[in-house]
Amino acid sequence: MRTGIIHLINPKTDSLTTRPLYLNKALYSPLAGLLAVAAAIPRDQYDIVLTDENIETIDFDLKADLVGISAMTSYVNRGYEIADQFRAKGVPVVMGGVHPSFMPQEALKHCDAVVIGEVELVIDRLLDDLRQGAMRGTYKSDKLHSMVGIKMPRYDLLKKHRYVNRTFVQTSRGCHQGCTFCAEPLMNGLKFRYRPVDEVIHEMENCGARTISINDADFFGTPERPKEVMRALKGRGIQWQAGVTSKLAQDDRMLELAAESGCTMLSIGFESISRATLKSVHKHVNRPETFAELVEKVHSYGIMVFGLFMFGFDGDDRSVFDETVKFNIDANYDACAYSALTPYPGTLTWYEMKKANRIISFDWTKYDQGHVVYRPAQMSGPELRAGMESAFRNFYSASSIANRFPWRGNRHRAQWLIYNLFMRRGAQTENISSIVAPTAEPDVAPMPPILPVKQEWRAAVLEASTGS
Ligand code: B12
Repeated sequence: MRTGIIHLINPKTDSLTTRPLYLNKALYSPLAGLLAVAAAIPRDQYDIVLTDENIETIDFDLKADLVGISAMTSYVNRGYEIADQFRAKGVPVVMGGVHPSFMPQEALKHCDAVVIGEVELVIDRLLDDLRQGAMRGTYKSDKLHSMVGIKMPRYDLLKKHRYVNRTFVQTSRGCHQGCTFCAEPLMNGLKFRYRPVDEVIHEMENCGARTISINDADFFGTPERPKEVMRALKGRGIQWQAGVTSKLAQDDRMLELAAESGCTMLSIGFESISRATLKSVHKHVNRPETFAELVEKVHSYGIMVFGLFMFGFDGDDRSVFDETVKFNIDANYDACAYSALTPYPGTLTWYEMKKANRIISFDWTKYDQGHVVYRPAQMSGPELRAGMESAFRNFYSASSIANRFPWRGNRHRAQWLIYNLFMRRGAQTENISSIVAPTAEPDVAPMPPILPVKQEWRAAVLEASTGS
């Protein structure tokens, strides 16, 4: 039987995390979704061509049996343009990823089919329909994947030399926090679903890299499971970083095992230094009074802290920028990223802001956590944008970098410098206008793949989706 060709495409976006900044390298590859899709496609039936438009151009003349496009909200419009072009050439197109999963009816205006949520349990049906010329509409599994037997992502398709962090290994899906601005629980559920430790280790040993990023929503989500992975990782000479929440990042046993098993950095969603704000977005796990001690403790194990903060919460007034950055510098954060609160379609923040008629722009390209697409409570949009720019400028000023550099201790100094230089240049080369023009509302309502559990939030989703 003839082997077919599937062309998988990650559309271009202007994110400082995935834009080439030094030596033609981007800080991160944004391809975890597509590498998982490629792994789910039978290799004996299809050859895969992978294009990341952030680093290369798309060959629109490439003959393919199917084009697959992955999209987050900030680059879905570019995804739609690409889909329209291929369909005009008679090539079938399927879309997937977080945005098409939350707005499948919108996406179906530009593609033949949409995979809602995980691909692994629907790929066979999708490819069967493709072969019969009947691939159309939405494909959604009626259950979440058990996480057992997930195939290793196709790391072999990556253009390795173009990214600093290119290898993402997922050990779990889902998150039990339920923060109002986050898509994860509505995409992958409120329960952590874990891959067997031996499958995780096999992948870490065979992914072709000795430096990896664990792209779980929260690797330290529960007390015992991460310890099993770290015990199994010890002595394998693999360096790793992971996204975790603050609570168990203060646990000595957890940090001891992390250091012993090769952890060099923890990315933590601190979000805000205000307890009231954290409560208002349902991130109860975070306690600002413990943040400075947390950073010091993690440093004592030779591990860096990458602090993720967000501005624009209703409790934020104009003093929030200087106060947060002063705290970050005084507490010796290794790196920080500052984002604008963004009401991603289908999240609870979206429904809250929609109900209050506070969303100004529905131009998805502006949903990049750099632009301000809504009316903040205690400042204007341009003031919020200017505040974010001053935060990056001050935290990554030459004097701040010099004062924070880890001259002593066991932190990874080269990685420290790479992050500070990439984030500094990334912030300096952003081309984000502070004025965001109002737009009309989309004519289709989002529908989260998994409905919120809380009754009042569930009601908000259903009310919005039926317009009643
Ligand atoms: C790790 C991570 C990153 C990594 C890399 C992610 C990657 N995709 O490679 C980095 C640090 C680069 C990153 C950057 C950003 N991120 Co991020 N990230 C995450 C995180 C934590 C995990 C995503 C992941 O790796 N999942 C693993 C893969 C396997 O799952 P998946 O992508 O869902 O793919 C599955 C399905 O969706 C489906 N699928 C996916 N694509 C396709 C395509 C086709 C054709 C098909 C059929 C199926 C399919 O199949 C896959 C397997 O089942 C999520 C979630 C979270 N909890 O916070 C946020 C998240 C995805 N990120 C988010 C955002 C906003 C960003 C940034 C815009 C932030 C910024 N300020 O710049 C940038 C965008 C960068 C870019 N894309 O260019 C938002 C997206 C919200 C939205 N509606 O768009 C999320 C959901 C966080 C949140 N709290 O809401 N991110």
